[in-house]
Amino acid sequence: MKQLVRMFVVVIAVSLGLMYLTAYLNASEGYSGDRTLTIYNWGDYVDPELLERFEEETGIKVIYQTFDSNEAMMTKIEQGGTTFDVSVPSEYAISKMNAEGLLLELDHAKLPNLKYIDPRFMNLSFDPDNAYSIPYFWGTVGIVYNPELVGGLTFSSWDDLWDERLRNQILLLDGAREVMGMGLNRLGYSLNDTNEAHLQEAKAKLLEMTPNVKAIVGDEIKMLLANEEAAAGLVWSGDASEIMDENDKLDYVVPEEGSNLWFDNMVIPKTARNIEGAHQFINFMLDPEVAAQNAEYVGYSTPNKAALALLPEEISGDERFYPNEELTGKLEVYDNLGKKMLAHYNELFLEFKMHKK
Ligand code: N2P
Repeated sequence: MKQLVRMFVVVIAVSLGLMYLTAYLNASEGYSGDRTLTIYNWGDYVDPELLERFEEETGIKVIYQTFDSNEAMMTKIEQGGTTFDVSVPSEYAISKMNAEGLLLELDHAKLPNLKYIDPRFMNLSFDPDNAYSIPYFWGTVGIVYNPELVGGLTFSSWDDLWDERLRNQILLLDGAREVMGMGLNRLGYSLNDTNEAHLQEAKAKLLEMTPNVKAIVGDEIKMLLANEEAAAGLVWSGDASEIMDENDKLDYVVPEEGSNLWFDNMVIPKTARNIEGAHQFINFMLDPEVAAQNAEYVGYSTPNKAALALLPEEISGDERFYPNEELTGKLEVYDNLGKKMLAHYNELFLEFKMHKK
């Protein structure tokens, strides 16, 4: 009997010990969804000091991972396996992810700083009511060029990138929609065109450009252009602004035939573990001072009206990076063309890339 009591005491003691240990691990860093926040963002798209400030203010540890295209990001989130608490897709990707049930509906009561966003960037067609996504940065796609390296060429049209004086002098950002969009726009078609003959024509047009293409690259495009390793590049506006900060000989133009206007918004994937922390992070990034510091650091255009007012006039008044509504009205936003058509765009882009190599 005594032995039984002893065993009973041991079992109770071990269970209590285990309960205590679990509670301890849950409360300490890295063991529970409440104490960590996994963010999945574009490369070079946040001031790292702000992540530290968020950690200090909330006691939440940030795990930060990056991607370089919507396609890569969507594949990873669709596959599951890794769970992310916050990500930053572009508009057509938000629409696609939402259609696939991958996004969590946001609790606006936990986002009081949402009031600082310029209404111009709210309630857009890819997410009416912003039920699933909150504006982070926006911009255009265009050509950055170095007038000293282009033999007197001035850029105003996509066609200029086909000029034979630019042999092996062009860098392209590694994006299926952007490169295909350039081919389509060059021919006067919409960058949302789904007509097979037009798409093949665009690919053929792009293939004609390959002698001019030095490389198709990721975030290193900024360093290469600033260091004058190439004369011109197809870039996102914010990258152009960063390049021009490094080397003021360069200029940025949005071609006259038309181009892309894009919006990158913060979302919470449905598989998120730290939903409370994700709302805290989104609200933190919406704080005007935080958003202004972030915009100044990464060089992209902020949709935060209060943050914009805090930026120096040379940034906020630069129409190349803060085009007015009349100019943006002439640009096209990517539509969610559906799973099949988006895969087809990727295929055509890969075929172009393979030909290049
Ligand atoms: C930042 C990339 C921004 C992507 N490196 C534009 N959607």
